[in-house]
Amino acid sequence: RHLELLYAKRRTNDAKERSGKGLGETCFQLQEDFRLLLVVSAFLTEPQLSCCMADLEQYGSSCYYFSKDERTWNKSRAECMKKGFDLVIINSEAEQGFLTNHTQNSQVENFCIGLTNQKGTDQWHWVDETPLDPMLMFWRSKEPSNVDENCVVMHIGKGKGKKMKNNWNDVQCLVDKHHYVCETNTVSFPI
Ligand SMILES: [Ca+2]
Ligand SMILES: [Ca+2]
Repeated sequence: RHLELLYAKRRTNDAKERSGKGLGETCFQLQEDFRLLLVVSAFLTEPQLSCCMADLEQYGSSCYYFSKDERTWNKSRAECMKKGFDLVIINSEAEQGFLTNHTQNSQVENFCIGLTNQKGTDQWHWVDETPLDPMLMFWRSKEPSNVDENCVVMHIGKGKGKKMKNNWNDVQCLVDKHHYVCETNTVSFPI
């Protein structure tokens, strides 16, 4: 935005220059150009601009895809991986809060997140193999509930209990269909 303003100003100055002003004005123009260069060089010391591709939501250094379709947990993960992403990994209470806030205004009840224990152990782990941190668990009361439910959704629900931060529920990986959230890193550009 700042760069746009600077270029707009530069165009205005170019137009003035073309209108044929005297030497004093040319000198003034050079001073102006030098000043603009200083400002631009200040921007260049800012290393990068981070952003997300279209249709993704940015939060911190991640981009999120909130699906419009519903699939089983396993197929949801496959769908994320097709895009080069993976199901969302919740690394902080703040990220859990972001996802809860973002999804609670939708009409969607459940979103698959990247937490599973499908490998025949009791250990819940994220899709990058990180074991679930006991300090960063957000199970609903009475969950996880079932030995044959090995995949996790964020249960947003409707009405009562909608805004609960503790909203994880374990579900079957291959049966029920849910929406899903994929996560990837932001893309960085030099500016
Ligand atoms: Ca994350
Ligand atoms: Ca359950």
